[in-house]
Amino acid sequence: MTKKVALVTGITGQDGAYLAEYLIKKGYIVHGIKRRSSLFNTDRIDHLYQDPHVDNRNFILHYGDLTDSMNLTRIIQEVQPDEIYNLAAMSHVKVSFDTPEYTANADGIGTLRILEAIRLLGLNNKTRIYQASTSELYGLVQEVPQSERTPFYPRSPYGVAKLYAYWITVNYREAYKMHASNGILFNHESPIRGETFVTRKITRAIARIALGMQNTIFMGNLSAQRDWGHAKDYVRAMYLILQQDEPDDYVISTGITTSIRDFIKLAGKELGIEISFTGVDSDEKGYITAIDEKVFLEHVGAQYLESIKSRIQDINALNEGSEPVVSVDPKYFRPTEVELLIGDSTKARQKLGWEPKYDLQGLISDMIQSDLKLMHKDAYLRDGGYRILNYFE
Ligand code: NDP
Ligand code: GDR
Repeated sequence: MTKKVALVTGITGQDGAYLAEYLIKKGYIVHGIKRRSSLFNTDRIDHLYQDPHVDNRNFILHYGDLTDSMNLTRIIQEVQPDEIYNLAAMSHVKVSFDTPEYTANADGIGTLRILEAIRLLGLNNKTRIYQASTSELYGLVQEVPQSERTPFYPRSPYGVAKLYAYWITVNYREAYKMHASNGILFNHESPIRGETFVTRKITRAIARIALGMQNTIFMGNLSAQRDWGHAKDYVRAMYLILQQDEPDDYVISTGITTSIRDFIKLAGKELGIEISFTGVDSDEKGYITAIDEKVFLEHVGAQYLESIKSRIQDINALNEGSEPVVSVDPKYFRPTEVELLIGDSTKARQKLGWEPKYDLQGLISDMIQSDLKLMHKDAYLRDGGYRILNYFE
């Protein structure tokens, strides 16, 4: 039997890496598009990499960019994919306010370039396409929870660019009978989530705080609420969407929403660190108010216990010397914010048979244990006299 061929844009990103792994396990030949960069940017897919001199490879990378039509058309012509997963994007909402034109080009017109390449190459009947749409389309939410029928109201250049991508995908499906579908995915995270998204920023910082490598984490809007799932569950939904006889659009979400503040508390709890908050808006702060020694010793280690205990504060008796572990820096606020997201994925559950395997605690545990390991490695290197990187935002 001939193997199915998939082309994944954004293969070096969080979802691209999990999806490539998933498709290879299913027996696909996976082609990926990566951008040229001045440093290696393939850490997340290093374990899938095959030497270009090996015969019968099932994982092949091409240089390319969503802003370059000719390059995309050539790659699609060469690869002749059965399925395209368009995951490439400038995906950071806050950064999109700084780079709105580029974001529109890559995230909006980039999708058009791929659809148009399929059309011009006459691949309408062969190639199915998945578009990485997003809960950011709902923005200033018009309904709670949000489903496929909820009107869109994007609140960032990123959301607006993705709105164009959503509708051009629908339009090409209707105009040219393409098997083109949108997955409207709510936030999904993992140990390989980009370090500047809020969940990973928190799990990295909590791990560093536990090991005495960092004192405070500076955050933006602590009251925003998100419906967080695990990326491993969400790439399975992408695959299922393209296996349907008919193309369609699906919300993928857990149906549970949590504030950033509560995510921080849950992440601390995972290592036995109780964090309590006091104050409001920009003056809100989080302090360590207790340590569960059993949990801390099990996950972090005895040599770090005294240091973390010295940070315990009585939240009702704070003074000048009381150092917070969480502080708010308005520089992380967005000009227009998405305050609440919670998805209704009934359609996906019924039609695709999809449901998530991870709950929020399972997700947080996976992320924080992984970051703890990473930071333990850093501490080991630092103590051995080697340079470690800060990676502060
Ligand atoms: P990441 O930011 O982790 O990955 C984005 C990928 O796109 C990277 O491989 C990046 O390359 C690549 N890329 C960026 N710009 C270009 C460009 N101009 N040309 C080619 N490649 C480019 O995102 P995720 O994996 O988290 O998300 C995947 C997709 O799903 C994105 O489209 C995102 O907008 C969307 N999405 C994500 C959700 C989430 O919660 N994760 C939820 C809903 C939608 P490089 O590594 O070189 O930067
Ligand atoms: P989001 O994810 O904007 O939902 O987009 P992000 O993790 O960046 O923000 C979530 C919420 O947390 C608040 N927040 C902070 N965010 C960041 N990054 N850093 C902070 O310090 C901070 N403090 C508070 C934000 O204001 C926001 O309300 C992600 C991306 O993956 C998109 O590509 C995707 O489409 C959507 O999820 C669904």
